Amino acid sequence: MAITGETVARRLTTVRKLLVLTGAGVSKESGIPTFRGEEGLWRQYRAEELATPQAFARNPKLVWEWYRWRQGIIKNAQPNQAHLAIAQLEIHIQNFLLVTQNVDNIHYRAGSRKLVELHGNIFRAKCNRCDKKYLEPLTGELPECACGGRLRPDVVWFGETLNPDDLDRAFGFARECDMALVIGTSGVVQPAATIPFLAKQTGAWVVEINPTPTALTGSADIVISQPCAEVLPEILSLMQNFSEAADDAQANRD
Ligand code: BV8
Ligand code: ZN
Repeated sequence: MAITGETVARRLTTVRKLLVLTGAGVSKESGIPTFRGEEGLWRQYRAEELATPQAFARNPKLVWEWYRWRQGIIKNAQPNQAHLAIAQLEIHIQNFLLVTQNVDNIHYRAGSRKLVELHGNIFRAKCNRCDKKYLEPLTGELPECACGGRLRPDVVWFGETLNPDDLDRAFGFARECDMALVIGTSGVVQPAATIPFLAKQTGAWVVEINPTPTALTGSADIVISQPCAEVLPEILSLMQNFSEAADDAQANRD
């Protein structure tokens, strides 16, 4: 990891308010397929075709089957070093918010709690009629609500609006943060993809961690083109070393 990682680690020792935005790339090293990578396909379908209200209305069984397939992969996956490092950042940095586009619940399993799941959570379901929420596991190919309505995964599908409170919280924090780490997202899906630009616009120092260039790369202040599960633990330990050195220097001055 070149000097860029060191620069990021130094900044993390003095950051006032840190926003972290993650996408499917942060779960890649846990073995979970990303959306737009070559492994992002399921059978002959693309995510954009199945993650829609129209697909669910047309063929709810197929859509449930896709989610059950994904739940199976996610259940067998473990949080990776990137998830764990991000959970550590939340402990070390008081003013912190993690905004994730992922629905895989792995940030929560890794210990993250200051967390906004912009696109919902694949292990929750909700009623199409009365909006009642249910936790998985649910039984049956076409789970039903107590009200008789049909249950669907509690995720935000393409063409659906995001939860306004989540949006307010994420956008509000992005406006006020002085540093944003944007990790493992292709920056394609709106409105999440606007968040790093909003942070930059309002004066934040934006760091992108992604092995491939994205829509954000040209605007980021620092780009680290490496897998996040490799580079985040290194940045975290450098940050801790710099903080300890600063504390020692302070102790010697006192
Ligand atoms: C909305 C939940 C208002 C479901 C997801 C036309 C018609 C209708 C809408 C639109 C339209 N055109 C645009 C829109 C808006 C649309 C949109 O943005 N479409 C895109 C495709 C252009 N957005 C919406 O519809 C949103 N709602 O706008 O409401 C509205 C209402 C009505 C009409 C218009 C507007 C709702 C969007 C939410 C969709 N739901 N997920 C589910 O999961 O089943 S989004 C889905 O994509 C996932 O949540 C995923 O997280 C997210 C974003 O993708 P990424 O996370 O970035 O993943 P991706 O695979 O793309 O990239 C992975 C990256 O990781 C890569 O860059 C790779 O290089 C990197 N990587 C890989 N390995 C590593 C790594 N990085 C670091 N380390 C590694 N090791
Ligand atoms: Zn109901």
